[in-house]
Amino acid sequence: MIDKSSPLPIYYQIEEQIKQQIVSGILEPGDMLRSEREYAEYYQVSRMTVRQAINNLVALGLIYKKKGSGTFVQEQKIEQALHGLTSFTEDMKTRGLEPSSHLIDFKIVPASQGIATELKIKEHTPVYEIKRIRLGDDVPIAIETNIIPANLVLGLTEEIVINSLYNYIENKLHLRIGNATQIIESATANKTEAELLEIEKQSPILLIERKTYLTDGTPLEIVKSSYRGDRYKFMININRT
Ligand code: 16G
Repeated sequence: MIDKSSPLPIYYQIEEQIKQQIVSGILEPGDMLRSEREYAEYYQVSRMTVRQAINNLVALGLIYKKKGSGTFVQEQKIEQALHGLTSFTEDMKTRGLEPSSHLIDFKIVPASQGIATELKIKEHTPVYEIKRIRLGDDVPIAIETNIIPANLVLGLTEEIVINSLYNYIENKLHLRIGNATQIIESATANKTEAELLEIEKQSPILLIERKTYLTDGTPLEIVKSSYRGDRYKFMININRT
């Protein structure tokens, strides 16, 4: 239990005990921890002391707080290889997760000058702006906004984008997706992002910007995504040449 005569701070002892329960599997991913009040009663310490232990475990990424429901043991992160140009649907299926999307926005707008330059189209040419929350097994993983030339990807519907965009592009339109450039940056979730991703405001997120081209070099999409930092990590194989 807690050794109040130990030189180790009490919050640290509590922290280590909970950590041990997670490492040993007594507490499993997704399990709910006791409340601060319950721990305080159990260990006969103040809630402040418990809170410090809990906050340290949150900072270590071992547990997370969910507004209004409690504190839970963190799930394993999804590891995404950085080689291979895959779709979200494929990424989820590879991991045995069921992909789904909530459509937030689906509209056609005239391309701004900046977008037009990037997509190598004329300014004011119609582009789709599609904003989706992407989920794996009903857990929100990313918010994604695609900008796609409307004259290139014909006949898009809400129904299609709730499923797989790449599947439609390749298997219905028979366009060949070739390559992409991708930039990954760290950031913290603002209020809207936190709400959509069901995480605390200021939680770490990964911003990914992808620009995808068809095999003939035609720009296909500009995509901005915000991935949950607590659910996603990237892996790359590198060679020393
Ligand atoms: C991924 C891609 C995105 C693409 C989408 C298609 C990243 C960062 N982004 O989310 O560029 O539009 O897959 O997914 O990987 P879908 O075929 O499931 O609609």
